[in-house]
Amino acid sequence: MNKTFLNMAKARGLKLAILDPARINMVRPNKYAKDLLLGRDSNGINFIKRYSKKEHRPVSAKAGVLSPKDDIKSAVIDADRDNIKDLINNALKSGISASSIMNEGLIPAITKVGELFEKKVIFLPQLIASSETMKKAVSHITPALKRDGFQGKKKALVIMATVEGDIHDIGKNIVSLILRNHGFEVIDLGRDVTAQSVVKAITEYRPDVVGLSALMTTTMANMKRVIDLAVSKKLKCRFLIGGAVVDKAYADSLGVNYAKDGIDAVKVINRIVV
Ligand code: B12
Repeated sequence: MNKTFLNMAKARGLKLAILDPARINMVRPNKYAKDLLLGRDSNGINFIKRYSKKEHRPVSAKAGVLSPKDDIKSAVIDADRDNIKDLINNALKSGISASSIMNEGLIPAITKVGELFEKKVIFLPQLIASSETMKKAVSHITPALKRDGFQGKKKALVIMATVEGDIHDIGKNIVSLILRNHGFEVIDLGRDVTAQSVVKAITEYRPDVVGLSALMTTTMANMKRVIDLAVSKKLKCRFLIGGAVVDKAYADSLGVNYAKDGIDAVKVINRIVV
């Protein structure tokens, strides 16, 4: 991808690039990378198919003999955002209930996505794309679910925030997205959030879990401030921390939970909230 990008930039007049000459050489642009970079490969599907190491699609998907529910499952796993609504409409039209689409199609699909991510069969961009497909599917099916009187399993309420002084929120947003798409209710307080604001939100919403994110060594200490303030106010709630600079040892030192990413967060929350 990088080589192709460099090659294309050179063809467009790039005069000076800072790069490691031992690691990069000018090769012909790679067709798959070029299509992706030029926006000609919707959702990067061809690029992913060409370069993902392991095949994860069910064999029947290729033969086109999947049931409507399996079609929906495959669409979430393959992040087919363009067709997910039509697939849901087809399934509903063929008489499958919205609850069954949810319980036997969408939820197992996003669970499978989590497993593939953990096994490193798929990577973060695919995880995000699948989560977005799931989000689209869930919002599309919600009216039909309400008509069905669908009672999803009630899941935990989670408050998420990037701590004071830290404006890095990409990771926190991904974790929030993944939690929502696993059925958790998430209140996202944003970034650069003071300890006082987090504690105010805890008092107001009484969440089951508070997720804190920090990306800098200078801001990770602010996680402790939030926890200390909540403890001093005798607020009962579980904390979960994450972000590139924190680890399990730091979480242990604060007496709180740690998760390395969104999928791990789903597991930890399911374990700690009964
Ligand atoms: C993008 C970025 C920025 C963007 C942020 C945009 C945004 N809206 O977030 C911008 C350009 C604004 C930025 C600014 C700065 N940045 Co910056 N930035 C990065 C960069 C390149 C990527 C971070 C990122 O988004 N990663 C991708 C996400 C998906 O990963 P993640 O955040 O780790 O999240 C995953 C997990 O950690 C976990 N997770 C995250 N949060 C949580 C929370 C919970 C509860 C759980 C369970 C899990 C979890 O799950 C996520 C998904 O898998 C990193 C370098 C790097 N490679 O990490 C530097 C980096 C974090 N930045 C750094 C610095 C120093 C700064 C600046 C101070 C630079 C400056 N001098 O102005 C400012 C900070 C200003 C401030 N007050 O915050 C340093 C921090 C060094 C340190 N260790 O302290 C880094 C490491 C770069 C470096 N090598 O020096 N930055």
